[in-house]
Amino acid sequence: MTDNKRSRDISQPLENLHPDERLKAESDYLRGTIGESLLDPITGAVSERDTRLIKFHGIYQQDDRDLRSERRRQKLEPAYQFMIRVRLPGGVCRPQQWLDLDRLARECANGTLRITTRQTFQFHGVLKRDLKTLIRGICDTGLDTKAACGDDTRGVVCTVNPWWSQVHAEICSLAQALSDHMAWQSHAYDEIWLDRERTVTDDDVVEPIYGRTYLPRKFKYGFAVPPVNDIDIYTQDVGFIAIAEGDELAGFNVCAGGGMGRTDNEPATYPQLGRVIGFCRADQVLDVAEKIATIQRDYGDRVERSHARMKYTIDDRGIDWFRGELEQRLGRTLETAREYRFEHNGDRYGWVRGDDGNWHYTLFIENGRVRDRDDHLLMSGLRAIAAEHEGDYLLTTNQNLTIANVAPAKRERIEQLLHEHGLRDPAHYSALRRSSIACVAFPTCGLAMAESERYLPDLVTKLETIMHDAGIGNDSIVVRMSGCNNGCSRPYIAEIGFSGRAPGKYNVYLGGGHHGQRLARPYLDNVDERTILDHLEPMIRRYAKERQAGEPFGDFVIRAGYVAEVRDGREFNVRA
Ligand code: SRM
Ligand code: SF4
Repeated sequence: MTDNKRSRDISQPLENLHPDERLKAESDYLRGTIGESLLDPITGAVSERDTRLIKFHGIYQQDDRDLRSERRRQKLEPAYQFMIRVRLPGGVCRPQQWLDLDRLARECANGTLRITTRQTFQFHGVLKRDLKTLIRGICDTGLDTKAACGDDTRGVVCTVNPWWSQVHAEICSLAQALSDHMAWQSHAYDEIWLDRERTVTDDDVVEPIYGRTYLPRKFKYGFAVPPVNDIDIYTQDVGFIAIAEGDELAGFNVCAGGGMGRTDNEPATYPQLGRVIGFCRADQVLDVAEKIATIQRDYGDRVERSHARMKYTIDDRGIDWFRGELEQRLGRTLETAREYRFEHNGDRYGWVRGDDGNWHYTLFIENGRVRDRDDHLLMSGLRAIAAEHEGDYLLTTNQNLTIANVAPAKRERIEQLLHEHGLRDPAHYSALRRSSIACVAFPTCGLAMAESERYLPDLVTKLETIMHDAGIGNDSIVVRMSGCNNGCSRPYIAEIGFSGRAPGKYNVYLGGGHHGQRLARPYLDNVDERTILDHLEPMIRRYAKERQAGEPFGDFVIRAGYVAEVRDGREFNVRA
């Protein structure tokens, strides 16, 4: 149990807290010296303090890690570049916005768009001199990058299910409203990126929810619509599980305290699943969400950042304390949670007809990278479709894309454009590949220890052969790879998860729930591909022979004794 006194941050003197707390407090509401850093022609970087502040503006300073040693050898500064993340609640993007972002990716970034595991876009390889143009361009299309990173409310995610059109629209607009409600209020963004005059000087009204020091750490909300758990609701800090009565939305079960991040060799850190604490009506969502954030604001650990996520605040004090604190802040009790059932956490690929007669096509985009390659003209194809499409583009948290709301008369034309650009039907890919996710990792991510996006496709090919030879080539196993322990692909909830330890070396996790309901357990440490395949091959063969009807791989490895079930994140690090 952590020392509770240090968690109660708000009244603590700043010098007793993590240095980032002072940085935030002294940043003049996230302005810092970002404006000056952008103008400094001597370096491609921003100042060290500003690297931490620009995250709140949706920007990460990175350097091209493929070039790092060569630049060092030549005594040059690292090849600095920036990653920019868009705020796109619910993953909803209009075709014109797609066209604008596509153009900006080619003009200001590395010519690709990256769909993330929180259903938004990232631009990579942006040079300092192009940052402002890019961000203005994003704002011109009606989007922004505010709070896409930093110690604040990150992208609010939402199940992609446009076929349930009325309810989907309702939940999506709640996701949008929540994102707007929780976005930070300082005018720093408009001043720095859009050259607006400073207008607000009264500090007290600047951040009514957050105050000067914002949140202790990143904070994530999500909305899931059973039976689909595509957003992995239990990994969110706060999740809202939609409860329907007939065709109407009755409200949401509230789930709190999930998170994936952990650190190798630090057993006090662990992934955790959120717990359902009650039910609220749709019109209470913003209030519930805000009050939960204020609990984390007031009680989250501001001394140790590795212990600062809300999962630790809840685990240290207990879920009953948390519910009580929430109900006190709400001034009422939560209703009893309602029944619900999830079936899977993947996407529904191909064409699906909605309840209003419109069609929706979900395309498989391997690891979310949108670019043209050989005869697979993904970027050009999606550009061509966006130029004609009158519905939406919906980004999924499995890094895919749904071309939504296609009128029946337009379906054939979309199919023709997909075909002309070599964009294959998702059924062309194995169920295994369609259930795989990799985080970005090398060459852009500064924290990567091993390859992920650039390597998982090859590993999947090898696993496909094993599955095919075992006679289960059409089956799905949820496989996720992260290039380090941070878990951006949510590997600790996969049936087979990998996290990078060193180039070519991974930890392997087994036994996550097929619909995201159970954590996996560490199985192998720091092993290479040969060792991974040597272990997985006999396991997959045995699974093919001995599985019970409908038994998912994650359940089988527990029943067969390869790993013990993890019932609570606090037992994740216990080898069993
Ligand atoms: Fe993540 C940090 C990429 C989803 C947990 N994540 C990073 C950074 C920004 C590295 C850094 O801090 O310098 C990565 C940038 C890589 C790059 O070059 O683009 C990065 N995270 C991503 C993305 C792009 C992975 C992807 O391939 O799609 C996802 C962007 C999401 C978005 O649009 O907002 C992404 N990250 C996640 C998720 C999954 C989720 O939220 O559903 C998690 C696990 C859930 C959670 O938060 O617990 C996640 N990222 C982390 C962590 C560990 C947090 C922790 O509690 O310890 C870090 C490191 C940190 O915050 O210190 C991190
Ligand atoms: Fe980078 Fe690690 Fe996240 Fe992968 S899991 S994107 S390597 S921080």
